Amino acid sequence: MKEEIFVYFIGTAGSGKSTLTYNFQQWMNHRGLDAITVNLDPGAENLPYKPDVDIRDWISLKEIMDSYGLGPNGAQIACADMLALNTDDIKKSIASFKTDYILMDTPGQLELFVFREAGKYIIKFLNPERSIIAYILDPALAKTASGFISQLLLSISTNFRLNQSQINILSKADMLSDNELQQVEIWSNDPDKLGNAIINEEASAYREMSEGILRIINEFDIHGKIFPIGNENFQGIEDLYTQIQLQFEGGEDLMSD
Ligand SMILES: Nc1nc2c(ncn2[C@@H]2O[C@H](COP(=O)(O)OP(=O)(O)OP(=O)(O)O)[C@@H](O)[C@H]2O)c(=O)[nH]1
Ligand SMILES: [Mg+2]
Repeated sequence: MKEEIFVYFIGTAGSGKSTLTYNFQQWMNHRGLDAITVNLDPGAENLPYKPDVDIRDWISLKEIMDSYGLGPNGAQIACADMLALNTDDIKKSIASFKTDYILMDTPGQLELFVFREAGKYIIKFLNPERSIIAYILDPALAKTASGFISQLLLSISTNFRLNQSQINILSKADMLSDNELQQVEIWSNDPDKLGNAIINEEASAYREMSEGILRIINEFDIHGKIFPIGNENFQGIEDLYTQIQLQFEGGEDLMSD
């Protein structure tokens, strides 16, 4: 076994984090690679996979709501902060699997993991040198040029907060038409084309802000490639795997071991 890699799937609510966690593990298993799944969402109700390590074994959203008389949102915040109190147990539980890949499915609301301290703390505590963020953009919010910019802004904020290697993914690519997918890929590869698409949108304060945000994105050279992923036939998963390998092993494939 090589030193393990932690992949954190992060994105807005419903963007496809849990589905991708499941599909990535399935894809790896089909290729004889070793990966475990970790659920970090104490409020998760219907996960598409059975987590190997599950925060719900330590923290239950329902119990926190009942014990502290909190509503679901207040309890989610309390749970997010409690995540940090259980990192030692989580680390031991993960280590017991002696695996190569640890697929971390994060809580539904992105802000709980990205903007509160617990997310940053967990990454640091587990293995910051061997961690990568798989940031998921939801195509429902990224189909227009300014929608795409607002999604990029969240991705960049995540990068700014967590300060780890990061790959941008477009989930649910199977739900886009060929033209729509091509459009998003063009925007993701070419900031000038994205800028032109913004200029062609209806004039508004929103459009001006989009132009300003794009200028900042270009200035800091943070306009990275986006990898489309779909639910059918593991669309895009091999590219994602290759990209992660490139970050840590200079492209060396675990499958060749
Ligand atoms: N067509 C299609 N649907 C998808 C894909 N990925 C996820 N979905 C659907 O999108 C919905 C949300 O997916 P989840 O994987 O639960 O998303 P999530 O980000 O984990 O959601 P929360 O944890 O609740 O924020 C589900 O109905 C999935 O079946 C995909 O690649 N293609
Ligand atoms: Mg989920």
